[in-house]
Amino acid sequence: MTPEEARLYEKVENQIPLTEEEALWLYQNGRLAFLSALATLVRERLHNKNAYYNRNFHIEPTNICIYECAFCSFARKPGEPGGWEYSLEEIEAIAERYKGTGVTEVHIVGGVHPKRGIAYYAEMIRRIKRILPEIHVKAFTAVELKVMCARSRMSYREGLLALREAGLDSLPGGGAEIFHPDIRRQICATKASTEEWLQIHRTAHELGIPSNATMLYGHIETYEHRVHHMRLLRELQAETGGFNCFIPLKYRRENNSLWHVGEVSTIEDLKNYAVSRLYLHNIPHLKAYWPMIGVQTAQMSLAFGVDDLDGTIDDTTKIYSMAGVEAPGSLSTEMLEHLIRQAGYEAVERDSLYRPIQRAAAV
Ligand code: V47
Ligand code: SF4
Repeated sequence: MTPEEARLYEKVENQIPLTEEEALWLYQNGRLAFLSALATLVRERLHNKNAYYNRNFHIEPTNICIYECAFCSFARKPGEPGGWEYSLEEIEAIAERYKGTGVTEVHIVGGVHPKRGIAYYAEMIRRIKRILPEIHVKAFTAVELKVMCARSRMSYREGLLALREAGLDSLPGGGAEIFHPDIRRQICATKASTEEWLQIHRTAHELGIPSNATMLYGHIETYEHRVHHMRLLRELQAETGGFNCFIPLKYRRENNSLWHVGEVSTIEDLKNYAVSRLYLHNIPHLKAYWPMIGVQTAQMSLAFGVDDLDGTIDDTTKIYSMAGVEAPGSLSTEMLEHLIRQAGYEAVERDSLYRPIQRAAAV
């Protein structure tokens, strides 16, 4: 170990939070083996040998969107070829397919539709819960919520309360992208601002609704921008404690207008997981979202601080396949458990709040 590595090792061992400068140093100078060892120290202190997965499915109610984020391959304008808008009956039909399958969570994220407000989405949740009463509904990014609330002339608090009344259980972490204004201006200038994203999550946490946080990395941002992004999350977490999980999302280039910047390497992905684990000391879980990163990198990420591989998912998500990711549409629980065990960890099926699930017999 170099003297600086030894100093950082001791700091992490003594559970002293890293500074922004130290996180930046790790991005710039961190050797892969050192990052792996240090991130593993933290990850095993938090979760021992457990590595989590869940049984979930996705609903993307529409890809019609009022915004035009430069990195997005998914959105379409009304009437444009390739657009879809499911009716509530079609959503019910999707939910019906999961009856009796043992799924514990539905993840609902879509485009920001020009016409639909809180009442519509509350009705969507109610109908899903009528079919799957036990399901945990993790739904709507802060970007979608901002517009839904505005359309229904509700404050964030009022909108979130109405959705919770209908059965909303938690918020996914999307829409965060990169918080720094220099980057946000270039990749998603018009949607919810950094302050709005943080305020919606703060309001959710105050209401007892937990949430996740993402960071879209590997495009035009610098390491400084990533550290700034994580600093804002760490500060909000210190205030509310409401984030369950951090999910770095690797920028994928197919079919969107940022394609010319390319994609970062697997080594960069692994470094990014490790630095996230080390800097975000107060967010308990770090997720490698395999549909985005690919199954093999997700498996390797378990040696770089990751403790959660998300879920079985299914082929109902198009957001990543449209951006060029060649991952299978779904993974069986056997496959997820095998991937985890092969990496040296114990596979634990979790619910959406990371409580282990014991099943009497295989479902
Ligand atoms: O905010 C869009 C990302 C996000 C691309 O909370 C892209 O468990 C890479 O919210 N390349 C939405 N990323 C997804 C989301 C999510 C995903 C997984 C888990 C959770 C969770 C939440 O998808 C967007 C954006 O950052 N995205 N296009 C692209 N070309
Ligand atoms: Fe719309 Fe979300 Fe795509 Fe941006 S990333 S264009 S808000 S669907």
